[in-house]
Amino acid sequence: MTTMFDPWILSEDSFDPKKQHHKETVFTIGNGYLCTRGAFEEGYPGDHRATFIHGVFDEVPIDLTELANAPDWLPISIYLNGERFSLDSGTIESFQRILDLRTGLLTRIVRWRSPSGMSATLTFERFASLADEHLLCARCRVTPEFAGTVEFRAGLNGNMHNEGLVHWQWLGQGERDGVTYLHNCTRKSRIEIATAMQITNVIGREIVREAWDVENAPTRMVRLEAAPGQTVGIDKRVAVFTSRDVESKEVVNAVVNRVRESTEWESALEASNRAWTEEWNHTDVIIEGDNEVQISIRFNLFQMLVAAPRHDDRVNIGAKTLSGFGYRGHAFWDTEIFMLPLFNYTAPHIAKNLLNYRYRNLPGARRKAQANGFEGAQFPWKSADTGDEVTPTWVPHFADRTKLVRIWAGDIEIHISADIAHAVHQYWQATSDEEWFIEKGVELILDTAKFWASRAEWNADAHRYEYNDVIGPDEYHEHVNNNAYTNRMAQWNLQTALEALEWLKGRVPEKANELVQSLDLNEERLKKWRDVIEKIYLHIEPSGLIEQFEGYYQRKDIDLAALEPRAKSAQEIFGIEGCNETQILKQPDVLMMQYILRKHYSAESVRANYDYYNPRTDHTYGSSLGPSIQAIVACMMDYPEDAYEHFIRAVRADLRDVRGNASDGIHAASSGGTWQAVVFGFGGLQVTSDGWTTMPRLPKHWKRLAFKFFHRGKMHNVDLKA
Ligand code: IFM
Repeated sequence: MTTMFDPWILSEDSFDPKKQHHKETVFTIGNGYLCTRGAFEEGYPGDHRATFIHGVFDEVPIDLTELANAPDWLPISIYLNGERFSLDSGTIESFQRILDLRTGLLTRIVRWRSPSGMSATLTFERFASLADEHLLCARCRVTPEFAGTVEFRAGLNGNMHNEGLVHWQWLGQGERDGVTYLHNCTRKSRIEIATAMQITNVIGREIVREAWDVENAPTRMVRLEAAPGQTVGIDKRVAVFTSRDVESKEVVNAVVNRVRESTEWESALEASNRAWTEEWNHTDVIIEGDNEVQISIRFNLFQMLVAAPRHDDRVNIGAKTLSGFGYRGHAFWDTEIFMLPLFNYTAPHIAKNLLNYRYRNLPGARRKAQANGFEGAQFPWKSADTGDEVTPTWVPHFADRTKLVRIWAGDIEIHISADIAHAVHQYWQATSDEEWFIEKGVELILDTAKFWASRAEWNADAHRYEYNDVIGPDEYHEHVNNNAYTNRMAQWNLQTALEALEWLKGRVPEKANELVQSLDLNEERLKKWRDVIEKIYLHIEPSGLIEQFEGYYQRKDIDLAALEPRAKSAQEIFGIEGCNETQILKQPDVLMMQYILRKHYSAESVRANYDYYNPRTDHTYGSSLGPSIQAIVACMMDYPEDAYEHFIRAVRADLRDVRGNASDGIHAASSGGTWQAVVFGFGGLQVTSDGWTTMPRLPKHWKRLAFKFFHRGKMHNVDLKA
């Protein structure tokens, strides 16, 4: 039987325990407040079941802080005539899991035979309401093929941990007005969380109903009579609030009330669906002629949308969204360079929240600059709740965990400050949100510029400014001097700061004066900025080729193609130091810079760099950030086959687990990058102060590419046909 392709439905029709953790990531659902991995309601041995809530960080050794895996709202165990349903026992006669990307509804249908021979079809559904971010709903239906009983045990579980590390302390639990609640608190950060549930819509004849007051895992049991072919079931309605949302003394009231007041499944789902329809109305991308890419791009967008904070501007999106333990929920430049363009053009309110997070964290960035002996704002390489640096200094070696490796990114991967400034400027250009730019944006650009001017080193012999001992985006090379990406982005930051200040002086002189005073932007300082802009070292050859960093060409030139086939990164093959000595790139620094500042580079220069750096990049096993940008640059060069090859690597990153680490969570930058690749690469969208144009470069087999975008408050439709 052939099933019709539905471009909104992500499905699998068998369960492979070896892929359990990868699929938990893929089937993550959420609503911008929290996300829940696709673990099973009834559990499975070794599962990585997790719910992460934005901003709920707690202390850990080494990495300082991490998102605490929240009390589990999923548990529903089922007993068929007393025999526990579990996919690790009995026989799975059929299995289907479906994620409806249009609505965020996750469904699993299993026909199972118990070890003693009782068969039933079990259907599980769940969604996190997009209309009410504190509301979660689960439903379970069982159609037995036997007579007897079906028992449901639905609970909340505060005994959750982050791969062994316990963050939660039990504060209390109880029942109010038929609603069961659990109250916990993070051990160090003292964030309180309350979770509440109610079993509703019981279908079938009830034999027994009990409340089990298990400490930290309150459970409600209902046993129903079973007859062959007659479906029985329950709905489970859950609410979650933390002391980040309401005052601590109110968290329990808030969850109990929310469960009591919320509506039944159908209307709650309908409200959520309406919110999703609205969301997709401005975010969706239509691609005809390539089913795989159509569903994959929607999947990547879906994962961006479930992670995007809509009502909270104190949080960022971690490099693994809220979908896994990877990077502990920390945010990187991934947000500003890879995800923000999507939100600037499809959901500017989300972009604003994300930038407000950086604005709120300016004090942390100032502390970092000061601690390092610099001025202005030096944003942390990895950021969590306070805006202080959370990059660990030492971590276990990937190949031999008994050894430690020094991580330098927190000390010297400084380009992030310019990336943030660039994102601020982009947001302003895309939205014309002048009020925000005046109130917050200009200050971010000025204070990062102040950092760059103080970090620049004067080389008197060469009569130039330099940034030495840095790591560029290509992290295979550490402690390099004059990384082109860093130097050029710093120069852009300084130049843009001068322009923004002039603009502000003309527009709102009082605000300009206020910033001149508070940031001490005296004439001498601005003169230094001009000097750095003029004399920063940037090495460009007549062909337009840019040396990634000083001395790069002297590193060993390895023929990467000759290493194929391989299933390891170049760093695993050559070792950290060994790779540092080669020209192999984890991600193509120079191309990324030319893409970000594309208005400033000629096609010849981009081509010279693409032709040089593309074969030297560790595409499949290097960074997941590279492929989408490579795809755009290849489009700019009119290299359609290359573009598609890079792009397909990016859209498949998590769905096909290209790097073997999707179990750690979604590769968020890659997801955001896929939207950019489609819109700016294949669609060739160019937005300028005068308006916008497209230059379609669709892959040969694409018949249509359509998307929408906001520019300066107005929504535009693009519909490109082959
Ligand atoms: O920010 C990236 C970095 O560029 C490469 N390593 C992974 C980080 C998080 O995605």
